[in-house]
Formats: sequence, structure tokens, C-alpha cells
Amino acid sequence: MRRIGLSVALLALIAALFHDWGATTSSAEPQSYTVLIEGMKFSPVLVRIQASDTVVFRNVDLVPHTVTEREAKSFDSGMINRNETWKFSPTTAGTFRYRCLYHPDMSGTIIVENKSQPRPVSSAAR
Ligand SMILES: [Cu+2]
Repeated sequence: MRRIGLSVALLALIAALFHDWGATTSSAEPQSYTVLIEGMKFSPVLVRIQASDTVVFRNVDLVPHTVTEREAKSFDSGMINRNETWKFSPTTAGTFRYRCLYHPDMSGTIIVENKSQPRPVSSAAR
């Protein structure tokens, strides 16, 4: 029985190692993330990216929406019509809370991390 327990622990360790290794490899190049605007919601509602990455907002709703930063209005997509997209390419790190100007209940968050700071390696956080 002890031997089986050891094997399980070893497998878990290998899985964790490969998981982190994969995450590090994929973060080397700028990434593009898509946020769907669908059913009067941003999906996913929280996106964590690096400063070189891009977030593409795609509106598949029947009505137009905006992606407007809430506090400083540091970015504003303007009207995004049905089946249109708008790209957000941050230049500074920070936490950006945004909403739709037409539907203030629609909100989301983008967390932009500095490229010089490595991503957290802990797999326990996932
Ligand atoms: Cu809207």
C-alpha cells in the first residue's frame, strides 16, 4: 500500500511540474485573449494578462455595447456594434475595471501585469 501511495504522490508532482512548465512556455510570446460580450455580460468577467498582450472584445449581442474604464476613463471603446470587435492593448500594468456605458450593470476587470515580473508559479492558486 505504501508503494501505491508513493506512486500517486510522484504522479501528482510530475503533473504539477508539467503544468507550470507549460504555463511558462506559453507566456513567452504576446498572447491574445477574447472576451465575448453575450447575453448582456462580459465573458470571462476577469482577464489576467501581461502588458504586451491583447484583449479582443467581440460583441455577439443584438445591441451595441461599450468597454469603458470606470475610474479614470483611461480607455473607452466607443460603440461596439453586433458582430464587431474592439482590441485593448494595454501599455501599463494595473487593475482596470470597466463597464458598458449603455448598461452600467455590465462590468468586468482586466488585470495587467508587468512583463518584468514573472507570473506566479504556484499551481495551488489555480
Ligand atoms: Cu451594453
